[in-house]
Amino acid sequence: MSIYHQILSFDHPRVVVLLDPGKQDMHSTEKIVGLCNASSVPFLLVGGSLVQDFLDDYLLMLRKYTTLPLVLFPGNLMQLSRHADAMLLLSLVSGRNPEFLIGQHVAAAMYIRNTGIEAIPTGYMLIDGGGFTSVQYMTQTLPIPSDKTDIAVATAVAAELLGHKLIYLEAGSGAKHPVPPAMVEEVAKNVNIPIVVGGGIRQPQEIENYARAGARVIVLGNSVENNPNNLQKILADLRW
Ligand code: 1GP
Repeated sequence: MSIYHQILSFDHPRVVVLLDPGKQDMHSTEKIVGLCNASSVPFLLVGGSLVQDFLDDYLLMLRKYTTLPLVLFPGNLMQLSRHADAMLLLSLVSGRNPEFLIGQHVAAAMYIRNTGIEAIPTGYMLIDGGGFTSVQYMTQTLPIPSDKTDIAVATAVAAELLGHKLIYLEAGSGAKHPVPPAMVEEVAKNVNIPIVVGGGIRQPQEIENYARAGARVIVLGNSVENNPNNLQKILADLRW
Protein backbone atom coordinates (compact mmCIF):
# COMPACT_ATOMS: atom_id res chain seq x y z
CA MET A 1 0.00 0.00 0.00
CA SER A 2 1.29 3.50 -0.75
CA ILE A 3 2.26 5.71 2.17
CA TYR A 4 -0.56 8.07 1.24
CA HIS A 5 -3.12 5.27 1.37
CA GLN A 6 -1.73 4.21 4.73
CA ILE A 7 -2.32 7.74 6.02
CA LEU A 8 -5.87 7.67 4.67
CA SER A 9 -6.51 4.34 6.34
CA PHE A 10 -5.28 5.21 9.87
CA ASP A 11 -8.00 4.29 12.34
CA HIS A 12 -6.77 7.02 14.71
CA PRO A 13 -4.30 9.92 14.49
CA ARG A 14 -0.64 8.95 14.61
CA VAL A 15 2.51 10.47 16.02
CA VAL A 16 5.40 10.56 13.56
CA VAL A 17 9.04 11.36 14.39
CA LEU A 18 11.15 13.73 12.30
CA LEU A 19 14.85 12.88 12.10
CA ASP A 20 17.17 15.64 10.94
CA PRO A 21 20.29 13.97 9.48
CA GLY A 22 22.31 17.09 10.28
CA LYS A 23 21.53 16.97 13.99
CA GLN A 24 21.56 13.32 14.94
CA ASP A 25 24.33 11.33 16.47
CA MET A 26 24.25 7.62 15.69
CA HIS A 27 23.58 6.57 19.23
CA SER A 28 20.46 8.68 19.73
CA THR A 29 19.22 7.88 16.23
CA GLU A 30 19.43 4.18 17.00
CA LYS A 31 17.60 4.74 20.26
CA ILE A 32 14.83 6.85 18.70
CA VAL A 33 14.34 4.39 15.86
CA GLY A 34 14.20 1.49 18.32
CA LEU A 35 11.45 3.26 20.27
CA CYS A 36 9.55 3.96 17.03
CA ASN A 37 9.82 0.29 16.02
CA ALA A 38 8.18 -0.74 19.27
CA SER A 39 5.34 1.78 19.00
CA SER A 40 2.47 2.81 16.75
CA VAL A 41 4.66 5.26 14.80
CA PRO A 42 3.76 4.38 11.19
CA PHE A 43 6.76 5.88 9.36
CA LEU A 44 9.77 8.13 9.90
CA LEU A 45 10.13 11.59 8.41
CA VAL A 46 13.65 12.55 7.38
CA GLY A 47 14.70 16.10 6.58
CA GLY A 48 16.11 19.41 7.72
CA SER A 49 16.84 22.93 6.58
CA LEU A 50 20.30 22.29 5.14
CA VAL A 51 21.45 19.91 2.42
CA GLN A 52 23.58 17.04 3.76
CA ASP A 53 25.80 15.12 1.37
CA PHE A 54 25.36 11.99 3.47
CA LEU A 55 21.58 11.75 3.08
CA ASP A 56 21.85 8.51 1.07
CA ASP A 57 24.12 6.93 3.68
CA TYR A 58 21.89 8.16 6.48
CA LEU A 59 18.83 6.51 4.93
CA LEU A 60 20.75 3.28 4.36
CA MET A 61 21.90 3.39 7.98
CA LEU A 62 18.27 3.82 9.12
CA ARG A 63 17.34 0.76 7.06
CA LYS A 64 19.63 -1.30 9.28
CA TYR A 65 17.62 -0.31 12.35
CA THR A 66 14.08 -0.38 11.04
CA THR A 67 11.62 -1.68 8.49
CA LEU A 68 9.44 1.41 8.96
CA PRO A 69 8.94 3.37 5.73
CA LEU A 70 11.24 6.36 5.34
CA VAL A 71 9.54 9.51 4.09
CA LEU A 72 11.53 12.57 3.02
CA PHE A 73 10.47 15.93 4.39
CA PRO A 74 12.90 18.05 2.39
CA GLY A 75 13.82 21.57 3.44
CA ASN A 76 14.42 22.10 -0.25
CA LEU A 77 14.28 19.87 -3.28
CA MET A 78 18.04 19.33 -3.33
CA GLN A 79 17.39 16.93 -0.46
CA LEU A 80 16.30 13.93 -2.47
CA SER A 81 17.32 10.31 -2.34
CA ARG A 82 16.36 7.17 -4.20
CA HIS A 83 16.70 5.32 -0.90
CA ALA A 84 13.52 6.85 0.57
CA ASP A 85 10.13 5.18 0.21
CA ALA A 86 8.20 8.40 -0.30
CA MET A 87 8.52 12.14 -0.05
CA LEU A 88 6.32 15.04 0.87
CA LEU A 89 6.38 17.19 -2.26
CA LEU A 90 5.95 20.46 -0.41
CA SER A 91 4.53 23.62 -1.93
CA LEU A 92 4.81 26.50 0.50
CA VAL A 93 1.29 27.78 -0.12
CA SER A 94 1.39 30.22 2.82
CA GLY A 95 4.22 32.09 1.08
CA ARG A 96 4.56 34.03 -2.12
CA ASN A 97 8.00 32.86 -3.15
CA PRO A 98 7.67 31.18 -6.57
CA GLU A 99 10.82 29.16 -5.93
CA PHE A 100 9.04 27.19 -3.18
CA LEU A 101 5.71 27.08 -5.02
CA ILE A 102 6.94 25.68 -8.35
CA GLY A 103 10.58 26.57 -9.11
CA GLN A 104 12.30 23.81 -7.16
CA HIS A 105 9.65 21.33 -8.24
CA VAL A 106 10.55 21.87 -11.89
CA ALA A 107 14.23 21.35 -11.10
CA ALA A 108 13.51 18.12 -9.21
CA ALA A 109 10.65 16.73 -11.32
CA MET A 110 12.53 14.37 -13.65
CA TYR A 111 14.65 13.00 -10.82
CA ILE A 112 11.49 12.24 -8.83
CA ARG A 113 9.78 10.67 -11.84
CA ASN A 114 12.81 8.55 -12.77
CA THR A 115 13.40 7.21 -9.27
CA GLY A 116 9.75 6.19 -8.99
CA ILE A 117 9.65 7.48 -5.41
CA GLU A 118 6.11 8.11 -4.16
CA ALA A 119 5.61 11.88 -4.12
CA ILE A 120 2.77 13.18 -1.95
CA PRO A 121 1.77 16.70 -3.06
CA THR A 122 1.49 18.68 0.15
CA GLY A 123 0.16 22.18 0.77
CA TYR A 124 2.72 23.37 3.32
CA MET A 125 1.52 26.24 5.49
CA LEU A 126 3.80 28.13 7.82
CA ILE A 127 1.91 29.51 10.81
CA ASP A 128 3.51 32.12 13.09
CA GLY A 129 4.92 30.28 16.09
CA GLY A 130 6.11 33.31 18.03
CA GLY A 131 9.65 33.55 16.68
CA PHE A 132 11.68 33.89 13.50
CA THR A 133 12.02 30.32 12.22
CA SER A 134 14.42 28.51 9.89
CA VAL A 135 11.62 27.94 7.37
CA GLN A 136 10.84 31.65 7.33
CA TYR A 137 14.48 32.60 6.87
CA MET A 138 15.36 29.92 4.33
CA THR A 139 12.28 30.51 2.18
CA GLN A 140 12.11 34.30 2.68
CA THR A 141 8.37 34.10 3.24
CA LEU A 142 5.98 35.41 5.86
CA PRO A 143 4.02 33.00 8.05
CA ILE A 144 0.25 33.25 8.43
CA PRO A 145 -0.49 35.06 11.73
CA SER A 146 -1.67 32.53 14.30
CA ASP A 147 -4.90 34.44 14.94
CA LYS A 148 -5.86 34.64 11.25
CA THR A 149 -7.79 31.39 11.13
CA ASP A 150 -9.87 32.58 8.19
CA ILE A 151 -6.73 33.09 6.09
CA ALA A 152 -5.41 29.67 7.12
CA VAL A 153 -8.72 28.04 6.14
CA ALA A 154 -8.85 29.82 2.78
CA THR A 155 -5.21 28.87 2.09
CA ALA A 156 -5.89 25.21 2.92
CA VAL A 157 -9.02 25.17 0.75
CA ALA A 158 -7.06 26.72 -2.13
CA ALA A 159 -4.37 24.06 -1.70
CA GLU A 160 -7.00 21.30 -1.81
CA LEU A 161 -8.63 22.83 -4.88
CA LEU A 162 -5.21 22.91 -6.55
CA GLY A 163 -4.91 19.16 -6.03
CA HIS A 164 -2.71 18.84 -2.97
CA LYS A 165 -3.24 15.57 -1.11
CA LEU A 166 -2.15 16.68 2.36
CA ILE A 167 -2.18 19.90 4.35
CA TYR A 168 0.83 20.43 6.60
CA LEU A 169 0.37 23.10 9.29
CA GLU A 170 3.85 24.07 10.45
CA ALA A 171 4.77 26.40 13.31
CA GLY A 172 8.49 25.87 12.60
CA SER A 173 11.03 23.71 14.35
CA GLY A 174 11.31 24.62 18.03
CA ALA A 175 8.38 27.06 17.78
CA LYS A 176 7.51 28.79 21.05
CA HIS A 177 3.84 28.44 20.24
CA PRO A 178 2.69 25.42 18.27
CA VAL A 179 -0.17 25.81 15.78
CA PRO A 180 -3.37 26.71 17.70
CA PRO A 181 -5.65 23.64 17.90
CA ALA A 182 -8.62 25.90 17.06
CA MET A 183 -6.97 26.69 13.72
CA VAL A 184 -6.41 22.97 13.05
CA GLU A 185 -10.07 22.34 13.85
CA GLU A 186 -11.34 25.00 11.44
CA VAL A 187 -9.03 23.80 8.67
CA ALA A 188 -10.15 20.21 9.28
CA LYS A 189 -13.79 21.23 9.00
CA ASN A 190 -13.15 22.81 5.63
CA VAL A 191 -10.95 20.33 3.77
CA ASN A 192 -11.35 16.64 2.97
CA ILE A 193 -7.65 15.78 2.86
CA PRO A 194 -5.56 14.66 5.85
CA ILE A 195 -3.92 17.28 8.05
CA VAL A 196 -0.39 17.03 9.43
CA VAL A 197 0.67 19.34 12.29
CA GLY A 198 4.22 20.06 13.45
CA GLY A 199 6.52 22.53 15.12
CA GLY A 200 7.12 23.04 18.85
CA ILE A 201 4.94 20.13 20.00
CA ARG A 202 6.17 18.72 23.31
CA GLN A 203 3.30 17.46 25.45
CA PRO A 204 0.84 14.55 25.22
CA GLN A 205 -1.97 17.00 25.98
CA GLU A 206 -1.07 19.03 22.87
CA ILE A 207 -1.12 15.88 20.78
CA GLU A 208 -4.52 14.91 22.15
CA ASN A 209 -5.84 18.39 21.38
CA TYR A 210 -4.68 18.09 17.77
CA ALA A 211 -6.18 14.64 17.47
CA ARG A 212 -9.51 15.95 18.72
CA ALA A 213 -9.23 18.91 16.36
CA GLY A 214 -9.00 16.55 13.39
CA ALA A 215 -5.26 16.21 12.67
CA ARG A 216 -4.28 12.87 11.13
CA VAL A 217 -0.52 13.05 11.74
CA ILE A 218 1.31 14.89 14.52
CA VAL A 219 5.05 15.43 14.03
CA LEU A 220 7.64 15.47 16.82
CA GLY A 221 11.17 16.66 16.11
CA ASN A 222 13.17 18.53 18.74
CA SER A 223 11.41 17.14 21.78
CA VAL A 224 12.44 13.61 20.77
CA GLU A 225 15.80 14.58 19.30
CA ASN A 226 16.83 16.34 22.52
CA ASN A 227 15.73 13.48 24.70
CA PRO A 228 14.77 10.21 23.01
CA ASN A 229 13.12 8.99 26.24
CA ASN A 230 10.50 11.71 25.75
CA LEU A 231 9.01 9.69 22.94
CA GLN A 232 8.40 6.72 25.21
CA LYS A 233 6.84 8.97 27.82
CA ILE A 234 4.70 10.89 25.33
CA LEU A 235 3.37 7.74 23.67
CA ALA A 236 2.71 6.07 27.03
CA ASP A 237 0.84 9.11 28.32
CA LEU A 238 -1.44 9.43 25.30
CA ARG A 239 -5.00 8.37 25.99
CA TRP A 240 -6.10 7.07 22.59
C1 1GP B 1 8.08 19.48 11.90
O1 1GP B 1 9.31 21.45 12.08
C2 1GP B 1 8.65 20.45 12.77
O2 1GP B 1 6.98 20.01 11.30
C3 1GP B 1 9.48 19.89 13.83
O3 1GP B 1 9.35 20.76 14.86
O4 1GP B 1 11.40 20.15 16.02
O5 1GP B 1 9.76 21.71 17.05
O6 1GP B 1 9.21 19.30 16.84
P1 1GP B 1 9.98 20.45 16.28
